[in-house]
Amino acid sequence: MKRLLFGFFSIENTKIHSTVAAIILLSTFAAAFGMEAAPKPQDKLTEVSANPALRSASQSTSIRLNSLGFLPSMQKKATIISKCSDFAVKRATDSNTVYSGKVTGPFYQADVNQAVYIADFSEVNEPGRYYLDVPGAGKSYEFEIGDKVYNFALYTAMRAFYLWRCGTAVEGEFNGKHYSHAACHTDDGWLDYISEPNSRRDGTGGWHDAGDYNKYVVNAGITVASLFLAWDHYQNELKGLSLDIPDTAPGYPDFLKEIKWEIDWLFKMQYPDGSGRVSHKLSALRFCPFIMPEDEKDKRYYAEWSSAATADFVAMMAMSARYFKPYDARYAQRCLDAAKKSYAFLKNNPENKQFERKPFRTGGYITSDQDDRLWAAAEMWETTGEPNYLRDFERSTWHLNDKISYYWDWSDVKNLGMFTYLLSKREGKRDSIVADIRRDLLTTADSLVAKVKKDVYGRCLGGEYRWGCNGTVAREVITLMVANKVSPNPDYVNTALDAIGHLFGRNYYGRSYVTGLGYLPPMNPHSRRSGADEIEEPWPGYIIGGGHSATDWQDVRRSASTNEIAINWQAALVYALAGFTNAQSR
Ligand SMILES: [Ca+2]
Ligand SMILES: [Ca+2]
Repeated sequence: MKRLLFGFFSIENTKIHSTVAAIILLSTFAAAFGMEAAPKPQDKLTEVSANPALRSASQSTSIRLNSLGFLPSMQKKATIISKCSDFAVKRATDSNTVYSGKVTGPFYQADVNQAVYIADFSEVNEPGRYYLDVPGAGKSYEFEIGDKVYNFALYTAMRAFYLWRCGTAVEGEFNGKHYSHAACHTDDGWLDYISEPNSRRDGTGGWHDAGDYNKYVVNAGITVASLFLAWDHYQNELKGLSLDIPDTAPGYPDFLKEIKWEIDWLFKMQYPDGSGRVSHKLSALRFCPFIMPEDEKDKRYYAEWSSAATADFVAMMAMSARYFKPYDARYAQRCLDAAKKSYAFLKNNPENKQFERKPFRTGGYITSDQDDRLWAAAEMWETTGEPNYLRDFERSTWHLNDKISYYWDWSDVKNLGMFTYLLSKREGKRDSIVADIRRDLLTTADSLVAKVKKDVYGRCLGGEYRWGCNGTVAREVITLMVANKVSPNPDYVNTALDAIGHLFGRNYYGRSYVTGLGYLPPMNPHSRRSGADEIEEPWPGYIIGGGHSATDWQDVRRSASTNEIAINWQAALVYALAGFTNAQSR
C-alpha cells in the first residue's frame, strides 16, 4: 500500500495544472484508488457550518448566492435552481419584506444541466441581515449587506500565508479552535544536487507551497506579485490591516511583513557561488504522507537552477525593492542588488534553461521563460528607471500578437509585466506598445464580462475548467481591476464581485470554496496539516482548486486535482478581497 500511495503522491502534485493529460491520468488514478464520492450538498446541510451565523433550520439548498454578503451600492444576484416566479428580500430580525420582485428565467446551462432563475435585488442597499424568500424554492440562508462584508475574509485569507510559514512554529485561533504546528524543516537545505554532497546551507523560511511542504521559486513568483499588486492598488486599505502575526519585520505593515517572510527565504535560493543563478526549488525527493510539517524528516535539497526561476526571482526582488523601500531602505537595496546580479546572469545566458525533474518527484513547475524574462525586465525598469531594462522589455514584447493572456497562472506571467508597464508613470514608453497592451487588456476584460453575463453562476471563465481554476477565477479580478484603472467601467467591477460571489456560494454546489469562510465551506482539503492534525475543521482561509468540469469537484482529501490548496490561488483570492474592503472609502 505504501508503494501505491507513493505512486499516487508522485502524480497528485505534479504542478502541471493545466495539462489535459494530467487530468485524464488523475481521473484514472482516482478510479484506481477508489476515491470517496463527493458529498452531496444537501447531505451536508445538517452539519455544522464553520460559520455558525449562517446556520438555520429551514434553509433552502436551491438558492445560491454570495454567502459573505454584498456591498450596499453594488450589484446583488442569486441563482435559484427550483421553478419560481416571485421573490422577496426579508429582514432577518423581523421577517419584514424590504423588497419584492420577479425572477428572470428559466435559463438553461448545459455544463451543469440545469434550468435556473435569477433574482436581482441590487436595489436593496440598506445595511443589515437579510434572507431571500422564494415561493417554490424556500428561504435562503441569511446574508449581510454592509461595507465590511469582505474584511474578515481578507484577514483570514492573508493570515493563511502566515499559517503556511516554514521553518518556524505557527499558531492561530479560528472559530474557537487553536491551529498550530511546531518549528519544521529546520535542516533546509542540502546542496547535493547543485554543488557538494552532504553539505548544508541555510534555506529555512518561506511558505510551504500548497497541500505539500516543499518550496518552489516559480510558484512564489505569481504569488508574491499578486500580493504586491494588492498592496500597490489598495495600500490605503491594507496599511491598517492587522494580521495577528509575529513581528518578524519591525516597522513594516503586517501585509508587507508577511510578504517579507517569503523574500527572506528567496535570498537563500540564489546560488552561493555569486553567479546569480537561482535554484528552481527546495524540496524533498518525494512528497511526504499526510503528517504534520515538523514530522517530515526526509532530507530536502536545493534543486538545480532554471532560467524561469531566476527571472521570477529578479521580478520579485525588484518589486520588493520598490515596495519595502519606505519601511526599510537598506533591505530594499539588498533586494535590488540581488535582482541586478541575477538579471545580469540572465542577459549573459539567454537560453531557456528548464528545470529537469530527476531525481525529484515533487512539483515540477516546469515552464518556458520568455514570459518570466519579460516580467523581470518590466519590474527592473519600474524600480530603477534605467533605459536598458525598458529596452529589454519592449524588444521582447512589441512583436507578441497577444499582449495579454486571457487565462493565466504560474506558467504564464506575461500579464504581470504588461500590467506594470501599462500602469507605469515613468516616461519613455513606446506609444504603440502601450496602445496594444491597453486594447488587448480591455478586450480580455470585456470577454470576462460577457462570460459572466452568460453564465448562470456568474463565473467569469464561463465553462472553461482547468487545474486550479478557482484560483484563476480569483486572479481574473486582477485583470478586471487593472482594466478598470485604465478605462473605468462598472461592468468590470461587478464582474470582479461576481468572481467573489461565485467562490463563496453562487455556484453549482451552493457552497463556499474557501475553508472556514462562508456557507458550507470545504471540509476535507488536500492539505497535509489539515489531514494530520486533531481538529476536524480544516486550517482556515484557504481556497481550494476546484473541479475540472462544472460538476466534478470532490470535497475529499485525496482529490489533489480538485481539492488542494496552493499559494498562487491564495494570493489571487487575497487580491480579489482586498479591492472590496472598507468600501465606504472608495
Ligand atoms: Ca513561463
Ligand atoms: Ca484536521
